[in-house]
Amino acid sequence: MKEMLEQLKQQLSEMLPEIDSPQKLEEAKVRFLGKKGSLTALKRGMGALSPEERPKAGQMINTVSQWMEERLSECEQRIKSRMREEALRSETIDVTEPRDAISMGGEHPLTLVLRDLVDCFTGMGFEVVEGPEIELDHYNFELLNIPKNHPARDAQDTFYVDDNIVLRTHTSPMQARTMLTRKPPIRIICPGRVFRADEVDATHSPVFHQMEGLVIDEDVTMADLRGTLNEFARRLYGSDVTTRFRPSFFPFTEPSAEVDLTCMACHGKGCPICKGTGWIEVLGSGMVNPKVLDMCGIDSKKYKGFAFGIGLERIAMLRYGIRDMRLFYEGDQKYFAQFR
Ligand code: 2U9
Repeated sequence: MKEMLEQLKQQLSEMLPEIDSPQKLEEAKVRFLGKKGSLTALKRGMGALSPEERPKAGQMINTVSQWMEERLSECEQRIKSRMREEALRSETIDVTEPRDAISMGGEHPLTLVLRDLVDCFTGMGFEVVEGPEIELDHYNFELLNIPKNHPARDAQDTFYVDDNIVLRTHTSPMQARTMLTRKPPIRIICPGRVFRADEVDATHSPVFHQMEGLVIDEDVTMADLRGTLNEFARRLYGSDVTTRFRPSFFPFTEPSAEVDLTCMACHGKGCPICKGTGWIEVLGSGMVNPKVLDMCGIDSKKYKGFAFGIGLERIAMLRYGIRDMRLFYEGDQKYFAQFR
């Protein structure tokens, strides 16, 4: 019996280094300690021993059984800790590994143009003023010398919310509001979204963007207007760009002028973009109508002013060669990515 037990211990000892998986461990348990295992067989064989030998044999079997259980339990711990390590190793994430490139859109061309225009004017001492897109008729029209029956108020051009409220058709109401609440000198630009009941096509949209400017002070003249717009043109397009003024009409300015800039594509030589003229029409401007000054609470005998307006879509279309205004509002990230 003793020899057999020693042999079994020997067998298990030799097997231990090779038990490296839960399956092999289970096999070993079954082989030595299971119902049909070697030790169980020995226990059963005790019946053949004399009553004197039995307790000793029983004790020896129990000692070996306990020894085997301890060894196999050590084995189990070893297997479990190795499997844990393997799992940790295989689940480790390398946070320094480069990931797939994130697809990036681009800033909207109108954002890029607006930023440049704002930089030009703030660099010249102008302040940015913004205000509501839904306006009282009074600020959008009356104070700007656009009376009730004026064609510019025609229902075809203006979105009316009710008799007294409109979607602003220009950012001018912000200049009117500023004149009513501040004392000169005033030097402001008013960028923003404006609305007109236009049919959508390549050059028209019911929503578009403007930036208007206003300067009010004593002794302001047309020469100041011209000098300011010349400086703006040079800041935006370079020192060889200048302005050309042509007479025009707006109810809120008198005199009024359309302003052309030297063509930025051909520098005035003449090209398809300027239709061979060397000039590009970009702005409207004029001296603030004294009637408007007075209605907005500024003494027109003491103060004079000039104003101008720029369409942002037009500047962006010229700069980026965008032929269709609808592209601005369709939100196509692939299209905008090229302006990054
Ligand atoms: C006040 C007094 C005067 C703003 C002005 C223009 C000329 C002009 C157009 C440019 C392109 C509109 O977006 S556009 O179609 N604007 O030509 N705007 S003077 O004059 C003002 C504004 C407010 C109180």
